Amino acid sequence: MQSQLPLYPPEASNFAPHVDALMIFITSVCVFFAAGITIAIIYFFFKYHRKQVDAIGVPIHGDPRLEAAWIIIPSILALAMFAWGAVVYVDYRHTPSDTLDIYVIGKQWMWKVQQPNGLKEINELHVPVGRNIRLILASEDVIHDFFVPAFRVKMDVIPGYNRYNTMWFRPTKAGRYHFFCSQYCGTNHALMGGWVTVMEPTEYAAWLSGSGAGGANPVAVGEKLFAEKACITCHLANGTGRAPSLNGLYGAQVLLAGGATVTADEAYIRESILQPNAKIVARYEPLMPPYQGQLTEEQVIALTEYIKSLRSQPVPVKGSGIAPVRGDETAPAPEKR
Ligand code: HEC
Ligand SMILES: [Cu+2]
Repeated sequence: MQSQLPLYPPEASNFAPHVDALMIFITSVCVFFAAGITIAIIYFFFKYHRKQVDAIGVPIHGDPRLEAAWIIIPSILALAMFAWGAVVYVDYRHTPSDTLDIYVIGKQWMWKVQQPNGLKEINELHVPVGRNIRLILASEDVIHDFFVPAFRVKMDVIPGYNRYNTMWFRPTKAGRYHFFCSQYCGTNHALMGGWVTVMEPTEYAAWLSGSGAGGANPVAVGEKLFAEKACITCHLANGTGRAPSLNGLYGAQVLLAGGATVTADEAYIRESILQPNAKIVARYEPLMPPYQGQLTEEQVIALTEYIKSLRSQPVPVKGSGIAPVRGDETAPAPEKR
């Protein structure tokens, strides 16, 4: 709630006031009933204790109205907690589309951050105030968990070829806030943390471009890797190669062998690179070699960012894995070759 109150960290994101209001509601309901019951017990203890050695109590007959009340009132309160919690949670799990995407990689025992322009940070995360931020999280070893108490957000960071976890928030107050690993991950787990710096947008832009050393632009790095790792020999932009064109792929629906479709998000692209055989694009042969173990996490990010940058490139009519838009019968399906 209040930063002066040591009980609560500062409220520095869009979620913080909602999470805190819900917490206060739940705590108040619990304290109210706990106090009421305790006081009643003490009061009845004195009021109804046996006054004569041979006293016999009067039998009690229940009152249905009282019974109904103690069923209905707590039920309504419990359902209110559930409904309120669901509203806050659904908001947190539905990422808006206009986010600033930042990669965060957990590794025993540090956090590696990559800004959209390729700038790299360690145990530091800079974000502009008022922007919707999406963190794309991956682990290089064991399960970690990224937790920013001042934002009231946390998310597990999980190893494996087929996942990126994501989470979003909108910082509402400039400042510096602690973040932590909140999943026990080995000897130096307790030291695995850092600081989020929330800056004014202009400051952030200046910091991003001014931070001297900077990082190579991930799209450019990815484009270079795409040639070096021979991706380009199969994936021709015009769709005439042995592999689907990656133009327009990001965000599209991909038709898989077997008829299912999948949204081509970061996790799908990552899986397609590391374990291509996990999901085969319809009408293509499973001849892409798995790149798991051959690329660093940074290289996967660079390739992913390069493929994302192709979203605005013209999609060849034939030779993409993208599912024809439902109801668009004029769009010819990609051919088997
Ligand atoms: C030997 C040829 C070959 C090479 C080399 C190759 N791929 Fe592929 N790739 C394919 C084929 C064939 C498919 C479609 C079948 C499938 O899903 O496995 C595919 C599918 C994909 C997909 C999913 C495409 C879609 O439309 O859903 C992505 C993403 C991808 N490859 C990226 C890469 C990257 C990045 C590299 C280089 C690191 C690479 N590929 C190297 C043949 C290749
Ligand atoms: Cu950790």
